Amino acid sequence: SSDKRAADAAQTGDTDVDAVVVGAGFSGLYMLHRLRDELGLSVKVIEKADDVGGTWYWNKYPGARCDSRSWFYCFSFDEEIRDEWQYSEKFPEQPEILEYQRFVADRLDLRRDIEFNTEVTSAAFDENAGVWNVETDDGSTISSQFFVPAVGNLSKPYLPDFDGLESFGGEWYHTAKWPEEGVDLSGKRVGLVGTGSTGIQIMPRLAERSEHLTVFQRTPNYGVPARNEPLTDEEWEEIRENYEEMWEEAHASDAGLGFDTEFDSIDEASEEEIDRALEEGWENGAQGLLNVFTDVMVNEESNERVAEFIRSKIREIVDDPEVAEKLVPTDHPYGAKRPPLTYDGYYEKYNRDDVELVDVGESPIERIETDGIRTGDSVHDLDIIVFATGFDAVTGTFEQLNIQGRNGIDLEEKWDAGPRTHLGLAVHGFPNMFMVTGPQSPSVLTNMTVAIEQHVEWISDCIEYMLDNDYSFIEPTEEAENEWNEHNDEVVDQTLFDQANSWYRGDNIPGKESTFLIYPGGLIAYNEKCDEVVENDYEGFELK
Ligand code: FAD
Ligand code: N01
Repeated sequence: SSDKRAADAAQTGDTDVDAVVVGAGFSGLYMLHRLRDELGLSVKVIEKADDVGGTWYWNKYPGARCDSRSWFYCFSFDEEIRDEWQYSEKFPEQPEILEYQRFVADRLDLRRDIEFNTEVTSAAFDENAGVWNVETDDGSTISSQFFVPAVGNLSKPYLPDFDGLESFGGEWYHTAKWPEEGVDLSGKRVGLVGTGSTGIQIMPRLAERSEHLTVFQRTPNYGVPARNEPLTDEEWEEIRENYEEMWEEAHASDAGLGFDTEFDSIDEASEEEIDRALEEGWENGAQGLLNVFTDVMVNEESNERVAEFIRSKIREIVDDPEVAEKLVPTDHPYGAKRPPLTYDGYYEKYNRDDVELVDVGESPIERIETDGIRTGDSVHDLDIIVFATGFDAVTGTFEQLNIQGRNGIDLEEKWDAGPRTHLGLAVHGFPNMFMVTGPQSPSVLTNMTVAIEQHVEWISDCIEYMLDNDYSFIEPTEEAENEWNEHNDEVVDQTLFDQANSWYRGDNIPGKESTFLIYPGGLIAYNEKCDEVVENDYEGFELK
C-alpha cells in the first residue's frame, strides 16, 4: 500500500523529504502527483517562478502558442481532468495553456507541496549519508533520497553577446522573458532578431502593432501554415467520443501526435499522387507535410521534394522576388531544424510597406548602437529591439543546476563533450537522480506531453519497484550509458539531422560541443527500449 511504501521510504535515510523535484511545468506537476498521490511519498517541488506553467509561464510574448494540436497538448492520465478541460482553439495561446496547468494544479491540490519563488542553486549527492542535498537561493538546504530535475528542455533563454547592447537608447526584450504587463509598440520602430519558431510567431503581431518593423534574419526557415481555428462544443464532443482511441494512437506514434504517413518514400507514388498529398498537407496545415513520406528525415530525395514544395509556396506568397528569395531556405533539409508553423499570415506580412527584411546571414549584426542595430555600413534606427534568439536547449538548464554526483563528479564537466545518459533518464555517477525528458530522450522531437507522461510514469514505476524490493539506490552502469550513447550516434548518422546548424545539436551556442542532443529514433522504438529494461529487472542499472 502507499502507506507502507511511505513508511519504508522514510526508513531509508534521515531526509527532509523522500523526493525533491525541480520545476513546476508539465513535468514537475505530474511527477509530484505520481510520487505523492500514487506512491505516498513526501515530495517538495522547487520552482523559481511564482506560479506553475514552466514554458507557458515564461513565454508571454504576443502570439505565443503551442503547435501540437491542443487536444493532445495536455495530460491523458486522469479521465476527469481530461473530460473537464476544453481548449478554445486548435493551437491555443499561452494564457490558455498556463490556465490549463493552473487548473490541473488546483484540481490535484499540488500547490501545497510547491515552493515558488525559489531557485535551486546546487544539488550534491552525499555518498556517506546516501542522500541528495539540494541548495536554494534563500540559503537553505533540503535533503532527499531521490532528486528529480524536471527543468525543461527550453528553459534557459539565450541572448547573443552583441557588442554595444548596453548603449542602446531604446528598450529591448527577450521573448522568453516578456513582461507580464506587455509592451506598448504603438508608434514605435521595432527590430526583431531571430526567425525561429518564436520569431515567426511574434512577427505578425509586431508588424500589426508597431509603426515599422525590421526583421533581422540569419537563416530562413520552412514555415508551414498552422491553419489554427476555434474548436466548437460539437467538435469537442466528437473529440471526446474518440478520445481513448486517439490517445492510444498518440502514445503509439513516433512523434506523440498520432499521425499516419502517406507514402513510405518518394519512389512509392506517382508525381500526381505526391503533388496532391503535398497540396493537401499545405491546405490542412500543421505537421502534415512532415508526414507525406515516412522517410522524410532519412532520404534526401524525399526530403528535397517536400522542401522544394515549401519554397515554391513562399515564392508564391511573397510579392517582391528579392524578398522572397531571402526567405527561401536552401541551406538545410526540411525538418533538420525544428520546422516552425506560421500563424496570422507570417509570409504575407512581408508584403506590407512598413515591414523590412534584413539578411544578417549576408551582412551580420556588427554591433548595437544608441540608435539601433548596425549591419555592414548602415544603422537600422529602432526604438525597441525584440530578441527571439532561442535557448541554450536540452542540456543548458540541467547544467545550470550545479549537480554533483558520487566522488564530487560534476555533471557539467561530465557533459563537456556532449551529454551522456542512459535513456535520457539517468546518469552514471548520479545515484537516485532521474531526469524528466533529459538529453538523449525523444523529448522535443515529439509532442512533449506524451513524452513527459511516459518519463514520469517510468520514473515513478521504478521508484515503486525499488521500494517494493527494498532497494535504496539505483544508478545506470557505465556500460549501459556507453551503449546508449553509441546507439544515439548510430541512429542520428542514418538521418539528415547533421545537415543543419541547429539547437538540436547545440550549434546555436558559441563554444557548445556540436552533438545531437535528442534521441532521434522516435517514441515507438524508445518506449520499447524503456519497457524492455523494466521487463529485464532494470537491465543496465545497478540496484542496491
Ligand atoms: P518547463 O515547462 O520548461 O518547466 C521547467 C520549470 O523548471 C520552469 O518553470 C523553470 O522555472 C523551472 N526551473 C528551471 N531551473 C530551475 C532552478 N534552478 N530552480 C527552480 N526552478 C527551476 N512542446 C510541444 O510538445 N508542443 C508545443 O506546441 C510546444 N510549444 C512550445 C512553445 C514555446 C514558446 C516553447 C519555448 C516551447 C514549446 N514546447 C512545445 C516545448 C515545451 O517546453 C514543453 O512542451 C513543455 O512545456 C515542457 O514542460 P517541462 O515541465 O518539462 O519544462
Ligand atoms: O529559438 P531558435 P526559438 N544573430 O533557436 C537567430 C520551441 N518553440 O525561440 O537560425 C542573428 O529556433 C537564429 O538564427 P539561425 C520550438 O521547439 C515552439 O525560435 O541560428 N540571429 C534563429 O533564427 C523551437 O524550435 C513554438 O541562423 C541570431 C533565432 O535567432 C524552440 O522553442 C514556438 C543570432 C533563434 O531561433 C526554440 O525556438 C516557439 C545572432 N547572433 C518556440 N543568434 C511552437 O510550438 C541567434 N539568432 C509554436
